[in-house]
Amino acid sequence: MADYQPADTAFAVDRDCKTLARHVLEQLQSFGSEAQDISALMNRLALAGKLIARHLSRAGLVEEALGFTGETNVQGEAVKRMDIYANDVFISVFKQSGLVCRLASEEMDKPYYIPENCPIGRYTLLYDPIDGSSNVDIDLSVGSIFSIRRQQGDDLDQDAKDLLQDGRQQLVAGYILYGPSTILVYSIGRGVHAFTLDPSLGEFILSAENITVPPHGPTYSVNEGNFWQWEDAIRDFTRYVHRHEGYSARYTGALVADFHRILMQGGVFLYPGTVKKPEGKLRLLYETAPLAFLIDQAGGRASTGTQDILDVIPTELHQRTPFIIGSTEDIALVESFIQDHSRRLQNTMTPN
Ligand code: P6P
Repeated sequence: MADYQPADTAFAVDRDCKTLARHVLEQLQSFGSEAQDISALMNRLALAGKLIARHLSRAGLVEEALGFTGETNVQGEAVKRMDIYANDVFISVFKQSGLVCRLASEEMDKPYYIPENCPIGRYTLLYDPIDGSSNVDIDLSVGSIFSIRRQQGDDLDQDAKDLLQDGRQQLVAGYILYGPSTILVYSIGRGVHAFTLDPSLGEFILSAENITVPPHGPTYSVNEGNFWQWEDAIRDFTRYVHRHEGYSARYTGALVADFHRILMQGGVFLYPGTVKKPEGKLRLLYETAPLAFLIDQAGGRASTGTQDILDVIPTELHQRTPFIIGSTEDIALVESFIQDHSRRLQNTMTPN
């Protein structure tokens, strides 16, 4: 009997079988317990993404999707209904998973500890449930950002101090972009890979593997409305791109969407510190560190302007950092202005 010859459609069928769970196990080339845990964690994240994407797709038609709750979160920001919905989705999806012991979110002052009557795991999920939620009411792209770390120690007094470590301790980092399609991008330290949700299957299917960021790109992404608050070095960088051909400004107000453009096409995203808030706006543990992990895996860089984001050790859960991320050549250009200003400052302070 002749060997079985798959039909011409075999590629498409095989592609549709390249689900997230299978990809993780292939990445790890292992079926050991930690590989199975990571695969299961990714499956849970995918379920959260599907539930949030579904709610967003009907935001104008259902309750608890548009508008504000009237509350203010730990960040001092007005809370959108979608922030709370998405935050609760992640809790519900992971509460009974037996995979995590804690969830730390932008929306919660302290981590949520899995209750005694639920199975407890050895991992911690850190997440921004809906990043860029001001875009929800105007039907523009938003995202969820996630980072997974192993619990270290017992955390008996529930102060989660073991989370205050540098970004190189991350086990998994990624995001879900809710745009014209819903894309989940992740890395477990073996490259960056993207999966697109096929609503007809209810599965995230592999759509881009081993993504690398170009060494330079035309995009600079920054809120120039903050120009008056920036230090001179950032102002000089902005003046440079205003006066040289080959740059385009793109800024959506949602970090995940702006970052995804940079990851795929190159360039630089900046959310610098300001004179009033030198630490900037974006949070390290569940925004800048996960994205820094991804860009590092994709061949790019992420910096505070003076230090690699992945080397920053936080002193508290919601610590913020200035954020410059993207193509190596573009990061180097921004940092060159910062270094110039630092040298000039030192020269003025050094007695002749
Ligand atoms: P601004 C959204 O609130 C967010 O945290 C990021 O998603 C986004 O990049 C940034 O803040 C936008 O902030 O000050 O430009 O409106």
